[in-house]
Amino acid sequence: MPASIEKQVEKLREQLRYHSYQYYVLDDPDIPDAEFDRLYKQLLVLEEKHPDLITVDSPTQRVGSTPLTAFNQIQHQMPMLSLDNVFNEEDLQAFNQRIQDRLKISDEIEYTAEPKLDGLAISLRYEDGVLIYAATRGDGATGENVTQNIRTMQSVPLRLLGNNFPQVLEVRGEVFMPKTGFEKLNRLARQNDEKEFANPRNAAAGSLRQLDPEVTAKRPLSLYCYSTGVVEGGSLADTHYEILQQLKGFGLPVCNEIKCLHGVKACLAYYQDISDRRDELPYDIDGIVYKVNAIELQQRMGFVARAPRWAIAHKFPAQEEISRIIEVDFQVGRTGAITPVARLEPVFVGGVTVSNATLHNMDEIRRKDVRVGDRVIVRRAGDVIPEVARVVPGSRKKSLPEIQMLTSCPVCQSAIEQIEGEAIARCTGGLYCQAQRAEAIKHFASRKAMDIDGLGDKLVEQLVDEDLIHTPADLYQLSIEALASLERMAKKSATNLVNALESSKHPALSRFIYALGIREVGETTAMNLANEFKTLSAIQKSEFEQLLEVQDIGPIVAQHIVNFFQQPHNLDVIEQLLSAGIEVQDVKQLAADKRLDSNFFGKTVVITGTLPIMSRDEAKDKLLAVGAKVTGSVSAKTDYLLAGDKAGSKLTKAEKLGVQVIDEATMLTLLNK
Ligand code: 9MJ
Repeated sequence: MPASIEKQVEKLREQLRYHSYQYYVLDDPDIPDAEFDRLYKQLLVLEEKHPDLITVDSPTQRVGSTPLTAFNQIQHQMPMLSLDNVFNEEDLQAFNQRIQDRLKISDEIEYTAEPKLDGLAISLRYEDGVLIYAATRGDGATGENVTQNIRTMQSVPLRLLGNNFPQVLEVRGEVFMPKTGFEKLNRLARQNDEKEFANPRNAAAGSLRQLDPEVTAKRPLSLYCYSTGVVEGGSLADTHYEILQQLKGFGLPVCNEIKCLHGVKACLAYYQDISDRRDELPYDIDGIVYKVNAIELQQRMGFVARAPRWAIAHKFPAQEEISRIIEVDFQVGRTGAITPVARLEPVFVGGVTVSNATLHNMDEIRRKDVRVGDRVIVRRAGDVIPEVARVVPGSRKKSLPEIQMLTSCPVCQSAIEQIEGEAIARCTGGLYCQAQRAEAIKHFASRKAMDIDGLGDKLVEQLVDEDLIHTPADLYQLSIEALASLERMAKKSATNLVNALESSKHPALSRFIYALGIREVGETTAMNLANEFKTLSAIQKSEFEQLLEVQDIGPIVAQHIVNFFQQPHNLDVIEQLLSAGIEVQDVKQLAADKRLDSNFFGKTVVITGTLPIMSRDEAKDKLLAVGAKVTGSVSAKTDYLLAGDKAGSKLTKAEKLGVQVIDEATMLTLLNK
């Protein structure tokens, strides 16, 4: 065989090792995946032609062909230690004090702080840089030989990089499944009607215990190394932190959150920082590990039973605990969403006592098959609302009735709607429901709705809290005196507000419809409804089939509209608004004919910058009234860009795309033609 082929094979392997290292260890790939695949294929082809060149540490040799019947045992030459735990600052201080006392050091101790991964501890043995075996921790003295499976993990080097490693090097670390990989795996399991894993830890354990390495190879497992075992024929640095950097240099993955810190105070700050970012980390952790950094000091400390005296795990409070469901209530949110809530026997979880947990919606209740009386796992992760995660398997001793959704709102008794294909059920009494009134009134008063000047969100909250208004109609009964009696409300502003309410009494039909806050009825839909039906009473009486005829209205929106006008309470509020003197402006027949002739009918317009006379909203109203579509961003579909002063990126984009740019005067001319 020509020496050049051997050289070529070795060169390809080196390249592949280097790029795997860039990708898996440094998280900094420097070639595209496709290029990596090409190099890999080249190596495969050469090895197929020259099988005698295949070595056990070749990147092509990750997945062995024969499934095992059982795992062999491996005796750890040096025991694999576990860690003692603390759960609070006091016990961490005591740990630090013990170290200072024992070492007779009064200065602050230098520690490394590392996220405590929630996976499986593993020991990798390298001889002359080649991976010889991988074993689980087992009981610390004897573990299982999982080499076949560990070899399938792309982040585990089959051969170490460089040549500065000790002749024998045992590396310890944690095998884990990143959150995204776990979710993907469970999604697949769901699709195939297979059993899901309860958490990433179980998924990692289950994946490593596969007898067939082909299965493990498909599982998204990762590794972070955090210490060493036997080291022979060479030496490592004299601090834990530097050793980890050396491991990284050998091509082994090391967590990049690991830090070197002085004293307990810094450790606590690190704990807090990681705790705050816990949800954003791509992997599950259950605490922080602090280790005395100097190896010499570690050796002076030694270890007790199975745990080193020089390290401690500072655990986060458990995020899952068991409790029992006493009752299920339904809550109405500020937007009408109905949420089933489990009342629980109080349980301490995630650092607080929890007696209520969300069940999200009826689909979730059915999926998890939760019933009143069940023993359940309650989960509180970070600042997220506590939830019922699942029923404790096998805990239901007698048959229990299924949980039923309410048919009417527990707050206002309006009908509850659940649109097909949506998980959330909602109260339809939007204008009347006391759970929704603040949101309904804020929307009603907003600029694009009734545009009531001086009635901001804060003031609405204040009026609702003081029980001065229950529905939007009550706004029109407010007196200057009543308003002026509110905190931070001067007589002048009260007078201004009453005047603003007065001048809001002649809204265009489209504004009024939009102001009612019907679900999914935005400005454009409201405008389409107004143009189609012309009067408020025609819209109120419209039927599902008729609504489907209207531009941009599909079955979901049509159903929301029908449901809204079927609620007697909503109709009462509309009646009260009309009695309070609101005169909704019908759409004139003439205007409709004019619309069709308009230059803007059916055209898509974007408005940007400051117009000389009109506000952008006024211009928008005018354009919508003649059948234009007004959108927010410029694209190839835009017909006109109406540009005022200080038009920025939208103008640049329009010019690039060749969209016709017009100013306010041109718009007015075109409108009047
Ligand atoms: C985990 N689980 O992340 C150790 N660990 O050190 C870290 N575990 C450990 N260190 C000595 N980061 C024994 C166990």
